[in-house]
This record gives sequence, structure tokens and C-alpha cells, in this order.
Amino acid sequence: MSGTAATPESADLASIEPRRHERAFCLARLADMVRIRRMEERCAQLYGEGKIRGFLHLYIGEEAVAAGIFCELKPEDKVLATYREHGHALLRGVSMKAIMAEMFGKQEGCSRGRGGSMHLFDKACNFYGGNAIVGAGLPSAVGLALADQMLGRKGCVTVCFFGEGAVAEGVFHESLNLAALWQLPVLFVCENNLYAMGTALARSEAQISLTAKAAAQGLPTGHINGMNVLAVHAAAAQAIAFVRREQRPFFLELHTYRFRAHSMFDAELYRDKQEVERWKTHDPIACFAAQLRAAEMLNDVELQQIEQAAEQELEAAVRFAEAGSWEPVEQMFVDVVAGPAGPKS
Ligand SMILES: Cc1ncc(C[n+]2csc(CCOP(=O)(O)OP(=O)(O)O)c2C)c(N)n1
Ligand SMILES: [Mg+2]
Repeated sequence: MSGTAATPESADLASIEPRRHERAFCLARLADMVRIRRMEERCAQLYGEGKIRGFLHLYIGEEAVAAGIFCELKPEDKVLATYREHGHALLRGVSMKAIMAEMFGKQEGCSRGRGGSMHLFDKACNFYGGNAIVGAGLPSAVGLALADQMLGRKGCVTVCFFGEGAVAEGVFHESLNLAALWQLPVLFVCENNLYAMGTALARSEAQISLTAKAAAQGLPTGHINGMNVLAVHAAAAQAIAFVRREQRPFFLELHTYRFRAHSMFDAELYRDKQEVERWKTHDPIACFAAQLRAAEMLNDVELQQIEQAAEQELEAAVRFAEAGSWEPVEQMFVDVVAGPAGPKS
């Protein structure tokens, strides 16, 4: 690590032991992950049925990252994510109904049907998207944190999620540099799932230590197992507390893995099936459920309740999306600020 603050490396690793937590807290984190998993499994199915179209990038396998972080955020904190952001939107408080309607392209969706899967957005939840452009969330996060600083809103944190592929972008370095130079309260969360589409990190980067890259820009850093929700939580709680207290940035890398293809169009020729199967033995949901059972903090009835609650929420969300409406064609140019003749006067 660099810097002088307490960091995730110094997090009390005993806190990954479930019994160190309230039972309700552990069950809530399990429920968070189950809600994301079931929603996305249904999205994949609906995609196959042609109800959801366009791009669809699933977070399946990576749920512990979001589940370990969002429970530490306050309503006034701001969040930005990538095109793999369905779970982030859900845990930030965007309703499953509004997410599903957006997936369908219906105007009842959180982006009024104009964004789709990659552009979930909800100002009321301080969820600033979903972004299709690799790395594009980072400068926006810096801008939001700069606004907080200039307006004297002390104690706010802006959390910016991005994949390890973003470190190849110049804007990654520019954003980290400015955040460190101007002492901005941004938590940069790198979800390192080993691949950027089909490109493994070592095929595109000479320096594969992402924390070394962040440290080079003057940020304190930490890294942790992103498949274990309590480990993520332990690291995130310290990192968020640091950013909130010190009002300066922190870089946190989570080691994780996506179980599904990059998107719905990906033959996965860059990794072998055994590798995927190996990672599945670290499934964050199954492993956490097993851990809780071993600690006698979860029984069959409770697990069933969590599953049923997710299923009911999902059924209601799909019904809501099905019943939604398409935006009338007359509204095509509403919110379009520039036309062929330039900006509207
Ligand atoms: C600026 C830019 N370049 C290229 C792309 C095409 N692209 C889409 S996803 C992706 C891979 C990003 O990988 P990573 O950041 O690791 O995120 P992951 O998909 O693994 O979550 C690329 C290169 C893009 N969307 N934006
Ligand atoms: Mg990646």
C-alpha cells in the first residue's frame, strides 16, 4: 500500500468470519446477491425470447463486489458504473421494476426507455449510470467529487466502478491524477475479472499490477478477494471510511470473475471451460450460503424465503415491464439538444 491511512490490507481479516457479524447483516448480503443473480438469469432468458434486445452484459459471478460495497454507502453518496451495471443499480435502490422496464425499452424504465441495459440511470438514487464507453465513468466521478468539494458538501463519497480493461485508457490515468492532485473524495473500484472482452490483462499491459498503476498516480490502494462478500465488505468499509474522513481518493481492486460470456455475442474462445468451472467453485452465493450454514446462521427455510422474495420481486418486475408502453414516435426529438443545423437556440 501507499499513503498513511488504514487500508483494506489492514482490515481485520477475522471480519470475514460470519459470526463476527449480525445474522441479519449476513442474510441481507446473501439476499442482495440472490436478487442480482435471479434478475440477470431472467434477463438472459428474456433476451433469448427477444423481449430484451441490443446489448446485455451480465454480472453473474461478480455479485459479491456490489453486495459488499453498497451497504456502506449513504444516500448522498454518488455512484457510477459500467455497462455491466444492473446489480449496481439494483443495490443502489433503483427498483427492479424500473430496471426491467428499461431493459425492455419501455418508457416506464429508469431512463425512460432510452438507455437500455447499458444506461440505467436514476438521479433520485444518485446513480449516475451505466456507461457504454470503457473508462468514461472515471472523469465524471472526478467531476462529481469536485462539485461536492467546491460546494462544501463534506463527508460525501463518489464511488466509481470500472473493469480492469479501463486501465488501458488514458482517461484512467488523467482521472486518478486529478483526483489525487485536487484531493477529491472518490473511491475508485476496479472490478478485475481478468478479461477485457477476450483480452487477458497480460496481453495488453506491461505492468499488470493495477495497484502499482494507481500508486504511481499518488493514490493509496488496496486489493482483496472479490468473490467473498465479507472480505469485500471489510475492505470497502475501511476504504469508504478513509475517503469520507480524509476527503481524498482511494483505489480498491477486487479480484473477481464473470461466469458468463462478455455479452450475449461472445463465443468465449479466449478461455477454456475448465477455467470457468474452476472459478464456479468459488461462486460467491453458494460459498457464502455454505459458510452461513456451517456457522448455523442460515437454514433451509430462510434460504427458501430469500429465494421466494427475489422470485416475487422479479415476477412483479417482469409483469410491470410487459405492461409498459413504448414512447410515442412524436417524442423522438424531446431532449435532443442538437439537430442538423446545430444546437437549438
Ligand atoms: C473507449 C472504448 N473502447 C472500446 C470499447 C469496446 N469494449 C466494450 S467492453 C470492452 C472490454 C472492457 O473490459 P473491462 O473494462 O475489463 O470490463 P468487463 O467487461 O470485464 O467488466 C471493450 C474493449 C468501448 N466500449 N469503449
Ligand atoms: Mg474485465
